[in-house]
Parts: sequence; structure tokens; C-alpha cells
Amino acid sequence: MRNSDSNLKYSHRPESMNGFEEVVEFLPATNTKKVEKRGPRRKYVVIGVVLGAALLSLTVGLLVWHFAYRNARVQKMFTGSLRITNYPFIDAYENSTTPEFNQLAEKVTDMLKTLYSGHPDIAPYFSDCSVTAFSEGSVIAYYWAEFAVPAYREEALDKAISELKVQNVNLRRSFLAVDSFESYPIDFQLARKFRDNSCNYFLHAKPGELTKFSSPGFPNSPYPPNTRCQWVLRADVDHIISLKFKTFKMDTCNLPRGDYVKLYDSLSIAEARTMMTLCGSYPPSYNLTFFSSQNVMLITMVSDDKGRQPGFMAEFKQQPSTMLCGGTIRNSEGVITSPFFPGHYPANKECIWDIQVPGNKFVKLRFNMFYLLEPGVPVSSCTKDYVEINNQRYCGEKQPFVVSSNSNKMMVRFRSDQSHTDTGFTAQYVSYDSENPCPDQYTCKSGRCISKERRCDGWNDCIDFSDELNCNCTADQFRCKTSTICKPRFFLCDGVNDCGDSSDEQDCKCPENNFKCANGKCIPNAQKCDKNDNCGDGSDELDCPAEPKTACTELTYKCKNNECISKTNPECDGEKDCADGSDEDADNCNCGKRPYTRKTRIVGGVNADIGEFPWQVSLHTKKDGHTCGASLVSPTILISAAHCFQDMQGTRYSDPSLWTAFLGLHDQKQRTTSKDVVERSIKRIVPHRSFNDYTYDNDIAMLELSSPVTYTDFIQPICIPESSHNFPVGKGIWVTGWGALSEGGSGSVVLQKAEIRVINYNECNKLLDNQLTARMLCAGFVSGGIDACQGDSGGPLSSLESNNKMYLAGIVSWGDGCARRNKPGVYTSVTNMRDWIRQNTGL
Ligand code: 4AZ
Repeated sequence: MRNSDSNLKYSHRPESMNGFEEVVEFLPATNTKKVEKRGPRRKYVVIGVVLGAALLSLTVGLLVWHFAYRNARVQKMFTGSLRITNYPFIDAYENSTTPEFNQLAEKVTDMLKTLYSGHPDIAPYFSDCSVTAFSEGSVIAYYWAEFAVPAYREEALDKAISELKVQNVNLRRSFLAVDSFESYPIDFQLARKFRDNSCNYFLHAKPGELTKFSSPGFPNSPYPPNTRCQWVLRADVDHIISLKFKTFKMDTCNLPRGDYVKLYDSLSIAEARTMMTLCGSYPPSYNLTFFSSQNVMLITMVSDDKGRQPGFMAEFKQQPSTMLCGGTIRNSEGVITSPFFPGHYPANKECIWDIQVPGNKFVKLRFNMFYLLEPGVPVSSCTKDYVEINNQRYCGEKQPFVVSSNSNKMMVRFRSDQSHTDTGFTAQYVSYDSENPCPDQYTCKSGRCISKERRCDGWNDCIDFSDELNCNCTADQFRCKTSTICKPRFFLCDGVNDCGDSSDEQDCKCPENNFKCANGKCIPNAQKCDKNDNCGDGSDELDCPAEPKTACTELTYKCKNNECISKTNPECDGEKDCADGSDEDADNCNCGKRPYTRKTRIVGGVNADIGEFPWQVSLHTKKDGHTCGASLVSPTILISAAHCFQDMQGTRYSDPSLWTAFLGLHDQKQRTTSKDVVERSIKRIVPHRSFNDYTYDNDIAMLELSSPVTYTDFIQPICIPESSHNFPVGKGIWVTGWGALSEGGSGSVVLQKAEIRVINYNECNKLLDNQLTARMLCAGFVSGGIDACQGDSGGPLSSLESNNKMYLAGIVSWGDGCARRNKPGVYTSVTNMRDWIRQNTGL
């Protein structure tokens, strides 16, 4: 390949081509010396001089405008490819230093010049062009072309280039048969930087082998700032490339600037051929596999002036391009997926499944995963990548959904265009009895089946709300003002707008020490005039006295200098709220960070991502294996539940030597093999002195590790909230652990996660027969189904706060069974334990 190097002219002057040079005509200047001053005609002379001067300045102005502005040239670059049909591909074309490459490259550039010179909107502005690479098919030539065009002619040039049609050309010495021609504008500055080939790599897949490559410096040092690298990947003819990123850790995304990697389904860096732009950091479990549509792929890497991250490591191989998709399906059930799922589907692909089940049945297709997202394409139009079923198109990113046909046939068409690929879909098709689509279950409008008890229970189980329509509200339900759906009564006046129209929060009497907002919501008095809109309608920030000195209460935040502030959750929010700045102390704020900025989208069930909860610890005993969870809060200290360390049935669980802590753990099976896992014995266990093993009041313990751990991508501390920290009712928080997957069931091998909600304390206390103490909080779903369970005890309830850090809201403590209806899980409230934590850990 030739890398646009040796014959590059960095001239931005337009070259005259075939007489299309612009002609500039100068206007004759007025000769003022010839004007005579004579008698009464003097007045006319003066007028003449003034007019002449005006004309002269106008002329000069016009000329200056013409040369300085109208003629100011914009540099433009186009890249693209063309297909030559009368030359066979030879290996020498892969190497830009071979005479064969240069001979053909010269023919192509001659052809381009001829093509451009024949167009009046292109010829005057042409500067230079060059061939950068060839690939098979018969021969595809990749080129760039540079132009310098006056700003006012730019649009015309763009249009002319985009409309250029190729014709076979008889060159002086030979004939070039060309049957396709593509041209795309590219960013001039960026393109120029890629022409410096100091960081260009050319890799050809070896049959049956994986070829590895990585960003500069990986893994020993961060990639350098201002990097511009490219990797040309090739496979043998009739093969495609399968590329997998094993590690991807770059700076947080700041597109179109910042650091990123782009993959092209071509050897030209045209946006229209971009398969994917990668930035940020992906957890190792993310399936970053890509497939080319031909036997080439181009990867570019750009970094800004700060390089701090390790970069990437990738490997690729070739595989035959005979991969078929779609087909005729006559089974009564099965699975269909987009090509290479869960890898990213290739560009330019079409698959058709013709599904037909026995004559008396209908077909139902349930999409379990659906990711066909194309930047800039509204999901209402689905013009690029889509699935089409019975003339209805589906695209974008979707929650599981069902499509049913009202016949025994279904035609499913998947189509990807030539840019931006995604993970695709997996769908399960079943045949069903049209008379009875959901035996012993309720049939949602979408065709989805849900258990009969879920009908009219106040929860949107069907996703399309059809299970909650036309219901008679029961005694413990109410109806919102603007919706026909029944909701549980305890949603009334709980400070959360469950109805969406606030009607559940109106006409509420607020509890003592609460302020009633104009929209009916109740908030603690301390949140009035704290400069935060806690009401949601701003009414708590009206009629505030001028800067009162805040009295210290349990709802205020105490600074190191003992001054109190009433702002909600002021710690580590990036604003100095305390006069001494102690709310932003670096020591306290270096916590709750998750090293991976990208979330895995494809997870089996509710597996956590690797590194998603890096403070989660697994506590093992020799006899029982994994027994409890815990949270890392400093290099040597864990927080867990006191009930885990109660002596029981002859076992001294209170003895530190019984326990081993595993940090950075994801999969219990890889406890001893994974390099990311750190094992520590326990030096000291301090359970809360007032832990009550009957009520589980004060269910907290502190554990000291035998030696400090070093923080890594997989081991990080979680933030401890201040006692004034507010985790409002209704807030989504995460519970994690390796506990039982169902009540009485066995533990999980892979760390599980579930998003649950903080539940109103009084309502939860009613549901749990008044068993809550003031140091407990409830979280989960009253409808059941998602909950912590045995073995999760001691583990974290992690809450993502507005400062993008995770805080330890609770410790898994107890519950009435697991995931039962009307029995939410109970957690030790960490804010109520703040002083105990400080006294026992110094944190
Ligand atoms: C347990 O036995 C346990 N549903 C922990 C949490 C819950 C139930 C049981 C909450 O460790």
C-alpha cells in the first residue's frame, strides 16, 4: 500500500487545469491629476473629485473583498474508493513500495485527474490526489483527493463530487475499466494527521491464527498524547475479518473530540463507512467483536493532549465469508439471531427468515435482546439498520418485546446498511394455539404471557400496561387523577410522584417537622431554603430569609470546623459548601468510583459486569465457602452485617481466623485463578455492641483486613454517606451478592445485581408487622420478584448519587423470605450508623 507519502504535495494553491483557472479583471482607476481647478466650475470639480474618490474606495474595497474574502480558500479533502474490473489483484498491491503498486496507483490518479478536469465545479479547485491502498475485488483502489476552494464555491464542489459518475477511461497507455466510484468528505485536519505514517501498521491474517495488536505502549505505559495511529487489517480473498477487543480502556468519551478508536468497513476513513466509534472503557465482559463485510478493515486511534489510560489490546483472524443467515424454518419453535450475535453484526447484510408453523397455529416471536441503534436515525423511521416483520420496521435499542402474527406464517427480514453496526438481536419463536395463546396465564395486548395474579395488581407487568387497564381498584388501591390504572394506597403521600400527575401527592397532611410543597409533596423542614429544589416545583426555596446561619440538627451536614450547612448531600459534589472546604476533602471523596465507564448490555439474567461493584467482597469460611458479603471502605476496612459473625451451632463465626475475604471477585469458580482477585485473612471483627440477634437492630460490623489492599480496576472503596445524607423514597439503588437465587435455593456463582427502590419506612413497617427499628431501611418491590436473599447478607446496597459516585446506603440484613409479595428486604441504614462507623474505623 502506498501511504500517501512519497508523492504528496502539500500545496494548497489550486493548480490550473485545462483552462479552468479563474480570471480576475481589474477596473481602470481614475486619473485625478488630469482634473483642473478652474473658476466657477470649481464646485463641479470638487463634486467630481469626491465622486472619484468614492468610486476609487469602492473599487479598492471590492478588490480587497474579492481577494481577501471572496477568494479566501477552504481546504477540503475527500476520500473514497473505486473498483477496477479489468485488473486481477496481485499480492504486490498490498505493499505501497512495490513498482506494481505505484504503476497502478499512477493510473488511478491519472484517471481521477481526468475525471475532475472534466467538471467546471471541480477542476479549478483541485490540488492533489493519491492512492492509499488496494484490496481484492477485482481491484478496489482507495484514494484521497485534496481541493482548495473559495468558501462561496464550497457547496457547489461538494455537490459536484457527490454526483460524479465514473466512466471507463482510456488513459495514454492503458484502459481502466471502473464500475463503481464512491467519494466522501473527510475532516481535513484529521486526514492530514493520518498522512504522517509514523504510526501505521499493516497486518494480514494468517490462516488459522489469531493476530494480536495493541495501542502504543500497551500494557506497560499509557498511550501517548496526540496519537494518530492506524491499523490496516487484511484477510485472504473470499474471507472476512473477525476482530475482538480483549481490553479497551481509554479516556471518558468526549466525542467528537477527546480520545477514541474508529473502525471502518473499508480502507478509507470515510464517515459513511464507519462501523463503530469506541471511547471510554468497556468491562472485560463486554462483547467487543466486529466483523467486516469484505476482506479489509481499517482501525484508527486518536488521542488528545492528555494520554493517561492504558489503551486497547485486540486480536483478529480471518474466516470464510460464506456465512449464511436467514432461511426457511418449519419447526414449531426455535431461536433466530442477527449474524454473529452477540458480536456486532457486519455492515451491508440482509437476512430473511421464512417461518411457517403447522396450519392451525399462530407464530409468536419474542425478542429477548434488541440493539440496532444507528446514531442520528430516529426510531420512527428505521431507514438504515432494521428488522422488518409484516411490513412493520423495528430499530433502535429495545426492552424485550413480542411480535405475533395472526396466521401460521411470519416473514422476518434483517437489514444492515453500510455504516454503524450494533450487537443485533436474539429472538425466540414459538407456535401457539390461536384460541388460547397463554394457557393458564394472562395474555397481554402485545401477546406476552404473564401470570394471572399480576393482572390488576397496580404494576405494569405487560410493559404495555394492558394488564392494568379496566380494573376495579381494590380497598388497598387508589386511582390517579389522569390515569385509569389502580396503584397501591401506600403510594399516597409518600413524597414520590407515582401517578406522574402528582395526584397521589396532593391533599396530603405532612408529618411533623415536614414542609408541605406547593405541589403537595412533603419534605423535611431542613430541606427548606437549602438552595436545592427538593419539592420539584421550587416552592421550598421561596420566602427564604437572607443567609441564616444554620443551626446544627441531625438533618444538617457538619463541616470539619463544626459549622453546619443545610444543603442536601453536599459531600463531594464538586462545590465547596463548607467555609473550610471539608465537604470536598480529597480523602473522603476518593471513593465510589467505577473504573469502567461503559455498561455491558448483554447480560445473562442479572449478572453484574466485571468491575461494576468493585467494593463488593465475598466472605468465606473453610466449612461453608461463601457465607456473607461485605463492602470495602478503605484499604484495610470492610463493613458487613453483625449477624454474620454470631457464633452458631458450635461454630465460632466471631473468630476472625475462620474467615477469608476475596476482593475483586466476580465468579466464585475463579476465586483462586483470576489475577484480579485479592485474598486477605481477617485480623479483627468488631460487631456493633448493641446488635440484637432477635430484632436484628444495629446489624453492622467492621472487619479489619490482615494487610492493606491496593486499589485496582476491580477493587475500589465505596463512599460512606454522612448521617444527614438523604436516600429518598422511590430512588433506584443496587443490591448485589452471591446469595441464593430463590428462597431456599442455592447461591450464585457469578455476582448478581438487582435494581430495587427505597420504600416508605412507615408503609414497610406496616407490611412487616412493625418489626422495623429506626436503624433499618426497606428497599425492594412490594410486588415481589426482586430481592436480596440468604448469602447476600452483609453486602452493600449501593446508591449512585448525583456526583456520579456510589454510596453505601444500606447493608443486607434480613427479610421475611425472599422476593415475596408485600415483603420487601430490610437493610441496616448506614446513615444511622455514621457515628458508629467513625468511632470504630476512624473513617
Ligand atoms: C439472609 O438470610 C437474608 N429478602 C438476607 C436478606 C433477605 C432475606 C434473607 C431479604 O441472609
